[in-house]
Amino acid sequence: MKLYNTIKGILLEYNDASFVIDEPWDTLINRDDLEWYLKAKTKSATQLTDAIKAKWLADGSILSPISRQEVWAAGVTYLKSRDARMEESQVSGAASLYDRVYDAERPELFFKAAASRVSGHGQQVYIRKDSAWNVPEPELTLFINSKGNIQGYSIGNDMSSRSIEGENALYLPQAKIYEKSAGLGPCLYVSSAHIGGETAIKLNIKRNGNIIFNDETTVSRIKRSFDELVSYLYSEMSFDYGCFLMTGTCLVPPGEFTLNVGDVIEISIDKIGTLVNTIAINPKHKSN
Ligand code: DO4
Ligand code: MG
Repeated sequence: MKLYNTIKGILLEYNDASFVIDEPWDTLINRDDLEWYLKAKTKSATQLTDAIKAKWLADGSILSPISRQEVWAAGVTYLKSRDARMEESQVSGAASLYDRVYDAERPELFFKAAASRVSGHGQQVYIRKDSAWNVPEPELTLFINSKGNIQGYSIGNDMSSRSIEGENALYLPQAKIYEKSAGLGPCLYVSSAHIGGETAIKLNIKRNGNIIFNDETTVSRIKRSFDELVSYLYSEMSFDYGCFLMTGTCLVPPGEFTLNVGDVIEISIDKIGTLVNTIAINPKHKSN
């Protein structure tokens, strides 16, 4: 089942039908057995016709499925990410950091975004004006409740500056955290079961309407289990409203590729849908 946060309210899609869920987002999603709770709700909730549903999900109506949660991210969980980072950090001498963290017991986890810096489906994500080499990072994203239990999945885009991270690994927060540097959406796919290793993750990058990069892989390529990532994240922190955790990028465009303003990023993950974002530069910074 899919839960959409929209400007009109919360829409639950279940078994080809759509329902209105009239509850605050944070308390609704932050519970154990969310899937069971929502199924029970469909017995009494108002049902939407297909025409009304289409209006609720029309362009510009879907919000990111986040309210008071933080977004965290795991790094170097796929070989592709390790190899790309080792290559970009050869000059800085930090290549071995990525090699070691890929094999280490403790995963790389970092704070990615406050909810206010997250863009939803159909919105812009930014590249930094002081970065020459920029990529999207398509990432399966977990929603974990305040008790540390995974309740669902979404699609994340961990926008990254490869030039800033490559210059010095200590610049990671600047490469990763800035205005509109995270995409999340289009919905929360609620499931008590693991999404499955066979789940495909696909990335399309379009420029002037043409696909200039596309690639895909499956979740099975991840090095670590979700439970392992969650247990490190929650070991010394509590999240009163739950937390979103991007699980690391599995696809990296070739070294010579960098994003341009106007490029369209489409990230699709089986069962969840497609997250679409357009690349822009923060208008505040354009003339600096
Ligand atoms: O090590 C730096 C960041 C890694 C990352 O964001 C990823 O692997 O997805
Ligand atoms: Mg990433």
